[in-house]
Amino acid sequence: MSRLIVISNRVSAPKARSAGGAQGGLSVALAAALREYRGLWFGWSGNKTDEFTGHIDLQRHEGVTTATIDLEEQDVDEYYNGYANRTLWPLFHYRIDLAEYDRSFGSGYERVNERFAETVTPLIEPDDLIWVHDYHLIPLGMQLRERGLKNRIGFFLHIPWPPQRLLVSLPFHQRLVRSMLAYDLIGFQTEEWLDSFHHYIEREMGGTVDGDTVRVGNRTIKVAAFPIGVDAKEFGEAVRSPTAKQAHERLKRSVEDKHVIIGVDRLDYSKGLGERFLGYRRFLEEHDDCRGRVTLLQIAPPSRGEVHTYESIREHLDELSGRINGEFAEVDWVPIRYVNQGYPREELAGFYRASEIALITPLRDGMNLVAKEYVAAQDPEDPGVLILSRFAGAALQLKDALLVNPYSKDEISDAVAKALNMPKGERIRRWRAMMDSVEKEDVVWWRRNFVRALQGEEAPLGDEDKPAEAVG
Ligand code: ADQ
Repeated sequence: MSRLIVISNRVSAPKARSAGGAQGGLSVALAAALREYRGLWFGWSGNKTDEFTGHIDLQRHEGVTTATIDLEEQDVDEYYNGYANRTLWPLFHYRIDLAEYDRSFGSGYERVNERFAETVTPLIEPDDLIWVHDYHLIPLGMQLRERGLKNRIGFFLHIPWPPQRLLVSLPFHQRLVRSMLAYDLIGFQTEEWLDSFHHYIEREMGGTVDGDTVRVGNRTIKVAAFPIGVDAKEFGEAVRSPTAKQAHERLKRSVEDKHVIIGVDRLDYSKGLGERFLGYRRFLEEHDDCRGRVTLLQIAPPSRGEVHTYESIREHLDELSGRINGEFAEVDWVPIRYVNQGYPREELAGFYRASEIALITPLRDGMNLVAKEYVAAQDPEDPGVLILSRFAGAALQLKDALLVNPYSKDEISDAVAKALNMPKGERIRRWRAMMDSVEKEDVVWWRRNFVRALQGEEAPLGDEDKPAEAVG
């Protein structure tokens, strides 16, 4: 088997993870993926250096070899905090109002992609498969080709791909998309983002689409949807762990007989937290008999603190949760518990299991793994109800969730009321259908399908190809 070289912005090898920190979905999925393939995970260490030297720190953690580099402060400002998180992230989440177009960000982004390419190229052998991840590294494939690599190179985008009409607001959008043609395979989370990409290729680049083949000029590549999953088996084990049981009891004891509605998100404007709080407020207004009987536990650790927009959303949510609590709280009841910290996976699994409802309402989300984790953590005999935004990629697979428009306070309020009153038989039926998808289309299925397609094998993975043993 060829080696697999995974390249992503950050590298988060098993031991390097902090126990209490929130992990992005990307690192959760890749930590599991890298145990299966012999290979290497390359990326930024997260550390800064006065001057970029290209020095590679090679380490081995639990069967995964990592290779990391440090970046200069200016690189981090322009590439990571700048182009990736202030230009592409908002634009790709349909927030052109928040997207900042600054020339220095674009040049910093290209410079860091060149630095990645320059440093990783000597580590690559001729028949290695290369798998590049996410919006930080869109032009990396082209940079690698310019250094003479003939390997098969794939790219997977974890976030949405914006509609053509929004993408054209990005200066040099064609240059960015053209660089993607250097890949042999491009993967999106869902058919919806894939359609937007096809549309752009046809309208802006004069290309053609035929099934999963895209042609522009003399370049032909494969482009398809590969919905990412969770490690359902590992999550099922996590929920049975003593830590999860303690977390479950701790939460249950603290709320006594109240119903828990849980939300777990990185603190990000794409997650629709403000809209969610307002939807819950509408529920409390309309259902005064439920006041004192439910608690919304919103776990949202801050992320990307160096980007100003994230400071302001944090202030907004502090204020909004405080206002709602001030308005409705009683001496013995607080409607929203708003917690700004991350929890280890086993504790999180216990909290999911203890919650009768999950309220996962991003305004736009590539996939949303929290929704799938919530499903994986439920008790089959007495499962909770998932309320899910129709604008999360996961909504295309989890059709038996209560799907809502996250912008509509009324829809959120009605869904919470419906979930609270849902008969057990219906809860089990809906959960079973969702769990089938979470189990079948898990992280193993996702990465095997992608790697197979990258190797040039056409057929999608069937059940019989899945390994019987647990991965991870
Ligand atoms: P994220 O935007 O980070 O990921 P998501 O898919 O929900 O969003 O993944 C979050 C992960 O972080 C989950 O595994 C969750 O358990 C963990 N997490 C979140 N909050 C936490 C907390 N308070 N404590 C501990 N852990 C926490 C990006 C894209 C998504 C896409 C993923 C994977 O934005 O759309 O689903 O990548 O491709």
